[in-house]
Amino acid sequence: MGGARPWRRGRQVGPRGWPVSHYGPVPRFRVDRWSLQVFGATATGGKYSWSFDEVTALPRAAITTDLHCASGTTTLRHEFFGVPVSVLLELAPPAPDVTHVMAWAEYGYSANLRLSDFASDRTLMATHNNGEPLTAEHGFPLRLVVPHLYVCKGPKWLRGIEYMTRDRRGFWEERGLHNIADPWTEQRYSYQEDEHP
Ligand SMILES: Nc1nc2c(c(=O)[nH]1)N[C@H]1C(S)=C(S)[C@@H](COP(=O)(O)O)O[C@H]1N2
Ligand SMILES: [Mo]
Repeated sequence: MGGARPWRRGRQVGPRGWPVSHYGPVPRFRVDRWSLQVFGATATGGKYSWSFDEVTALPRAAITTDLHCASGTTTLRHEFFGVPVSVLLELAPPAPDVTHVMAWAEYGYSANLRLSDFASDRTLMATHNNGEPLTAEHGFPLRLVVPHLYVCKGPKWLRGIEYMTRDRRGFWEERGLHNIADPWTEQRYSYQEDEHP
């Protein structure tokens, strides 16, 4: 990771408040229809599913991070509270040959991540921001937060994690977003992937 912070590079703009941006409508949360699923190449070959109550009964932790969008906005110092991904990986271990995950959200939104990025210490499935439950616009009831990547890699309205034995591009990654999306090296666009093979 380079020295300067992404928001010091001149191209990130800090808006007032926390802007809302996503593709498509804000989904309505229905607790009786909601589950978080883990599937794909699990160690046992089985699928896992948790209700919202079960998710909130899992161990939780807080992290503080800035959020950087690949198209140029940054918001500073969000405190997120939720279930660390390490907890999920322990409850639903991936098979040894898993290299990537697809994080799935409502309406088929998806983001692919290297397993190492997903499994990073600070990656969290957030239920709260700054002490309050997430608002509907910002991902209620569950949002993946991957502090060291552009925020496009963290789906709002998270519903599933698919373990994969090879990489596959997610929703924005198929539409021009850089496949890794590291803000410290400004990996914004897919055409840059040739520069850092
Ligand atoms: N489900 C879903 N999550 C999403 C997106 C989306 O289109 N759908 N967009 C991503 C992108 S590109 C950004 S910049 C952030 C915006 O988060 P915010 O609206 O909380 O600021 O959500 C990310 N998560
Ligand atoms: Mo974004």
